[in-house]
Amino acid sequence: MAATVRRTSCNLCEAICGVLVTVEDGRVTDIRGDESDPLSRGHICPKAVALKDLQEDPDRLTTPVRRVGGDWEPLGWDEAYALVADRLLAIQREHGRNAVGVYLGNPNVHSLGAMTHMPTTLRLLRTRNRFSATSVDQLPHMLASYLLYGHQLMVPVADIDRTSYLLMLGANPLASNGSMMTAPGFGRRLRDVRRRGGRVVVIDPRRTETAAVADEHHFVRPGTDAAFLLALIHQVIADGRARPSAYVDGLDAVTAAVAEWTPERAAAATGISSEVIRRIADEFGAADRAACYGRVGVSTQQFGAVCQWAVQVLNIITGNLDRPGGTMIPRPAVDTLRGIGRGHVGVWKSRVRGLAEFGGELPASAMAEEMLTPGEGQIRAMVTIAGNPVLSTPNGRKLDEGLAGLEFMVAVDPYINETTRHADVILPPTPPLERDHYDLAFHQLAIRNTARWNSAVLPRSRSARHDWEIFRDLGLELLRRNPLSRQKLLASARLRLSPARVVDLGLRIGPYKLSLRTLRKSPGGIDLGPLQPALPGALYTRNKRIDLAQATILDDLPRLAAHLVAVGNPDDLMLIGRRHLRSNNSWMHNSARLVKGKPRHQLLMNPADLARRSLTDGELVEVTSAAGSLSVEVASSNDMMPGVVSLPHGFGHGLPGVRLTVAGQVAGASVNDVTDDAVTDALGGTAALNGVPVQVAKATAEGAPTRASGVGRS
Ligand SMILES: Nc1nc2c(c(=O)[nH]1)N[C@H]1C(S)=C(S)[C@@H](COP(=O)(O)OP(=O)(O)OC[C@H]3O[C@@H](n4cnc5c(=O)[nH]c(N)nc54)[C@H](O)[C@@H]3O)O[C@H]1N2
Ligand SMILES: Nc1nc2c(c(=O)[nH]1)N[C@H]1C(S)=C(S)[C@@H](COP(=O)(O)OP(=O)(O)OC[C@H]3O[C@@H](n4cnc5c(=O)[nH]c(N)nc54)[C@H](O)[C@@H]3O)O[C@H]1N2
Ligand code: SF4
Ligand SMILES: [Mo]
Repeated sequence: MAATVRRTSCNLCEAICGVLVTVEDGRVTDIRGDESDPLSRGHICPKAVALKDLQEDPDRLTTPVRRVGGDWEPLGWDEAYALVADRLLAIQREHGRNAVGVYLGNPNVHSLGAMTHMPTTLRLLRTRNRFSATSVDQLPHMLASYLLYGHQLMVPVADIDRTSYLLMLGANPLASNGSMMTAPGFGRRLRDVRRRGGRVVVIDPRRTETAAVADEHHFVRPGTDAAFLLALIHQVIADGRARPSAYVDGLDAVTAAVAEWTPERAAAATGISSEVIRRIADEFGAADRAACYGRVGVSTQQFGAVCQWAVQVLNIITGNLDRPGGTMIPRPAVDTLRGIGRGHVGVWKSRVRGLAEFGGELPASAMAEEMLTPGEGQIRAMVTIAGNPVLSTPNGRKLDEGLAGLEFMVAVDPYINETTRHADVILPPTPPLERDHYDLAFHQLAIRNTARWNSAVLPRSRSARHDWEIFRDLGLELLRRNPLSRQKLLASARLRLSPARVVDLGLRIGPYKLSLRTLRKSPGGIDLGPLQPALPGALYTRNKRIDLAQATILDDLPRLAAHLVAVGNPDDLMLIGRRHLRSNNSWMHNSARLVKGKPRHQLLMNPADLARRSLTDGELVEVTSAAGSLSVEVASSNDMMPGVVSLPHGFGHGLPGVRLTVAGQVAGASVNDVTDDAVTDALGGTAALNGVPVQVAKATAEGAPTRASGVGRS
């Protein structure tokens, strides 16, 4: 059979690069960048080839399995749906609706079928115990957008291709390929900013790969960025450079609120000198096109909400919001904002700790205690979908214990990993190359308006199911067990629409009045042009105005002030996270091609901090926090700010019962064994995964205590 070249896009990260896949005799023989893609223009990263590895991974499940003791048995799809529906509904009948909990992981936003079909099915469970990766990730962005723009997903993106000044905090796009900002080929775009005579400034406790290509990098003490940002706002206003648009209110109240947040005060807190803070404020305020962008490092920390609000305020008061080269609101061909709620806060609270919901979800930090604390409303069954919270949420060991004690668990996931090993039933969806794709999530965050439909590259086998088919069939199974109602008829009609049909409808009513037919004619994607000004018309606020003076944020500033003067243990180091280009959260360590080469799991530490503890490069150390401890090799690094250590998440695969042949041999510990579920941002409940106080010492002979649990129930 001749080789055919198929166009698709890689959905492994937010960059959504167009790729060309060569298929010979039903097998992928080559994957390369698609030069004709109007957004990625040929860019790919080393992970693109892993699309083939996922396709061919012998550990990947292709049919449902049921756990019987320590073993797994294959199960037919219909039998699996019936079993899951029966068990979940029985537990809800006995213990109430909230006895079933749900956790949604990151890959859901990268899957069209999950986006179109999962919400309808989950609504049928009517549980308030819903959790997701949002609260270990971008929740502060969403909260800031909800407050300022009236919609949790109206997130302006830095117009990187036209800016002349890019200020980045807590982001390392040269490793992550960009996030909450779809800009494939981020590195090239950064170089272009500088080539145009612009400036790139990076604020990060580690001299990152991105810092290395910037004009300027400054170390910042983890968790103190809010003071830096407030001082920038203070200085811009003091210099008379605040010039917000006519539809912006609240500048006076903000001026008053930042009056005491001087560059000197911020310097004491952050470690960045007041001269530098003043200069950055001057340059940012004076630039004709500037954008401030803050990502995971300034979200998943104790003051993430203040940080993300301050990032927006800085862009707004300098007149950079909604102007080319500043930060702009994308206008994708399918208007995702219309299909998703504007958001809400605090409509209900978690049972044990009283943490507020955001957008219908409770903080992931509350998940374990909701399973482990007995009483009315305790979680007794879990549904996890595309998530590995044992490795990805704080105090993973405690969660591991919680999952082990459940009465029932179902996972929609292709792998038996640290989390899904606790499931009673696993429902595996098809891999990316077998699915159709249109990116509902990331066109909404892209630095250029484009649209692209990808038809599946490879056919699915008769016995496999797409994720949307899994949600459809499980949903219909749940509906069959419910009394007939209007809601039921609507849900079943919605579940029966294919993703292609949903996208076609969305395109037709969307701002460009496209259709699936048009997109199919251009399999490399179509260009809808650079981002355009859209405000105030596009705002979701009731009065079509932006109020900067958000009481919930301003009321949080005293907590920040108190935190900055609190005296910690002088021996503590501050733990932060990191990412590597060849890795992807916890789940792509089973590709031999990606994990080979130099190990990437070590604790990075400044040589002065090593010397102070009489530690040597490469030795095994024990890292201890209030939540737990782990042991891992330490690597000396001049790129670390003194007093700060860095450990990537998603490692530590060697738990009993995990069926990941390659990943099981990858060294490293899970950083979330030491991150603390008790410490969250007071606004929104985002986990403080960065800036965790830890002690580091030579590992004792026994090493750190191993994880408590194997697989609990039988
Ligand atoms: N300490 C620390 N912790 C962190 C972070 C950090 O920086 N530091 N980062 C946080 C962030 S930003 C995130 S987003 C979370 C991620 O947290 P999670 O989403 O919980 O974890 P992942 O590692 O992305 O796990 C993805 C799971 O989805 C499965 N999967 C992959 N593709 C598919 C698919 O197409 N369909 C289905 N159904 N399943 C699929 C994989 O097998 C795996 O089990 O981790 C967070 N945790
Ligand atoms: N290769 C790869 N790509 C990925 C992922 C992956 O795991 N691997 N994960 C994907 C996901 S789910 C996400 S959410 C995105 C995340 O995308 P990014 O936010 O770009 O991810 P990180 O590389 O973790 O960058 C966070 C940076 O914050 C810094 N930092 C930590 N604490 C602080 C602090 O207190 N202040 C400041 N200023 N900086 C701090 C860290 O040193 C780090 O350099 O990446 C996505 N892309
Ligand atoms: S940057 Fe890499 S992982 Fe992300 S979409 Fe592009 S090829 Fe895929
Ligand atoms: Mo994420």
